[in-house]
Amino acid sequence: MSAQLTLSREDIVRLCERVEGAQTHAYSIRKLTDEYPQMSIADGYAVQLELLRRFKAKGHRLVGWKAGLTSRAKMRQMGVNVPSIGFLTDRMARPENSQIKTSDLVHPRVECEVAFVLKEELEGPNCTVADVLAATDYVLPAVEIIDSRFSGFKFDLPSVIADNGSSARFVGGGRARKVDDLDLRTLGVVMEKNGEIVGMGASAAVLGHPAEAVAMLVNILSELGERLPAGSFVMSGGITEAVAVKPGDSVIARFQELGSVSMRFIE
Ligand code: OOG
Ligand code: MG
Repeated sequence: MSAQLTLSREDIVRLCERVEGAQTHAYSIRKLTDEYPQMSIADGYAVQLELLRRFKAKGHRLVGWKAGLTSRAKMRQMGVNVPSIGFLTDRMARPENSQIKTSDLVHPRVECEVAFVLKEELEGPNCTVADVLAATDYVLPAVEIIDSRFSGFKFDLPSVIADNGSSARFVGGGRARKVDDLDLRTLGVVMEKNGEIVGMGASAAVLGHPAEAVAMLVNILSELGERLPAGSFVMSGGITEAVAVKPGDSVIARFQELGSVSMRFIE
């Protein structure tokens, strides 16, 4: 990481326990920089990796990673202008068309993303779009359910990174497609909630090309001493603004070429 660690090992563990408590029991906390204003991006990732270590120790399986804050719409909405990454585990995955509980979430929002599934390992630094496309088995449409653990969904970059990029649940679906058959920059998406259009955009909104977000993710991972193994599921970041959901809401994300992903939210 370009920025240096400012937190002691003890502080990292304390903050990780605080975030883990909020994630596990669905309550909101103040952003971490209220107490540690000097917190750096490197500190945020140290807390995130400690969280991943603890989840793995409890038997959660790492299935992939997600890029976040990769589109203008998302950066503007959240007031942050640098992309970030977070991890995805088997416990966060939900089947397509399923009912998703909200009582174990704080204030969920949904966003449409292009997901990549790898057939070959990717390792940084200097990972490029061409490397990502060559290593991709297929892409598919996905919806991420994000849920910041910070009050009012308000945070800064070090805090949101420590909170694993607000990751909560994710749903992959639609039609798996080979990258050679698609122009990944021009895929349109329309998001509907309860039959009304609540967002629309095109995949180029994500850093000009969603594979660019995956390359960025691989390069951040390399700074953290990690790589993307074959089989990884990688989400490239919300194309449009995230939309709040509550029990009773039905959401469908319709992607050009990739089909649609739907889900319903319950208490
Ligand atoms: C941070 C996570 C952003 C995306 O796709 O941009 C993200 C947040 O907005 O809470 O997942
Ligand atoms: Mg996202």
